[in-house]
Amino acid sequence: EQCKGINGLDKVVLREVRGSSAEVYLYGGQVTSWKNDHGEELLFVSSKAPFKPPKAIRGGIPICFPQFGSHGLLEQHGFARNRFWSIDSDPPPFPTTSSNKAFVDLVLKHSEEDTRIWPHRYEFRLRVALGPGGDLMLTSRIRNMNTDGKAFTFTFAYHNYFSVSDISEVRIEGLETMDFLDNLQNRQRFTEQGDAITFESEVDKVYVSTPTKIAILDHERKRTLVLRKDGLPDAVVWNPWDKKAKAIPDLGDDEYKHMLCVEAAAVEKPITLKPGEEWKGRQEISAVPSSYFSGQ
Ligand code: TA6
Repeated sequence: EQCKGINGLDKVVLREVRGSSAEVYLYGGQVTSWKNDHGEELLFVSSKAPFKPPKAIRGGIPICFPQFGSHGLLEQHGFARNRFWSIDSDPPPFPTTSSNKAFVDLVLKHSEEDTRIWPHRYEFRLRVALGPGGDLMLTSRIRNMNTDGKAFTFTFAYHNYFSVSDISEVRIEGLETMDFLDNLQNRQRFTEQGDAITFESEVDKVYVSTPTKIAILDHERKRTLVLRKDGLPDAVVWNPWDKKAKAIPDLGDDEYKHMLCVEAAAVEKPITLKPGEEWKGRQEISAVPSSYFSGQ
């Protein structure tokens, strides 16, 4: 169902029979809400997010393309998150979700203006789907449409902002012993120590070549968010903590306590596509009740 969201921006609401739902803004092709079948919000969106183009929406699932972060010459996180996407009336077949009705297909194509900052023709097709159990699936297909024979290279992330009870009570499993590039230390490479990742200060890391399954355990909410990814070797973990949060105008001073970014990404090794070639990157997130804290 297509309707108007905040500030009259177009959005699509997906509903699944058992009660879960998701909202996708055409601005940014951005998921801004994902609720389980009890109506509980699983994503974080800042109460200070103005929902005013050309600024990207602070929260939900921004799409970072064709550049993650400042890994290149483009604006931070590329431009896809502050473009108006269209509903794709001619989507290619997506075999894994074809029987499911709760989905929307969006598309972003090169514009005259954007080819001045990134001189390439492309088609970016994004399917957002809700599975029968309320799982949220995002599939991106990016195709090189250049007619001048030129390949292009990009980095990418689903910049997931998850809602958490209290950042100090949350842990991540699946990244222990992994190598990471620390954004707070000139992207130097380190190896993660310890059993699980917990938070007591600012974190901004790109874990490289990680397992495909990562779990975010929220003890207080007795819930585990499970992220599965495909075609996206890296995982970014970010929490700005108090000082950085104060410096971000569209984030409340204390909101860092209730958010955690765990992102499915392709950052360390950029992706190159020749004309006509297509890349696919997929993530699936599910929320499962956890009556115990695994590993204690
Ligand atoms: O994914 C982590 C990160 O790249 C951080 O370095 C941090 O600055 C964040 O994204 C948010 O970026 P933004 O441009 O949305 O303020």
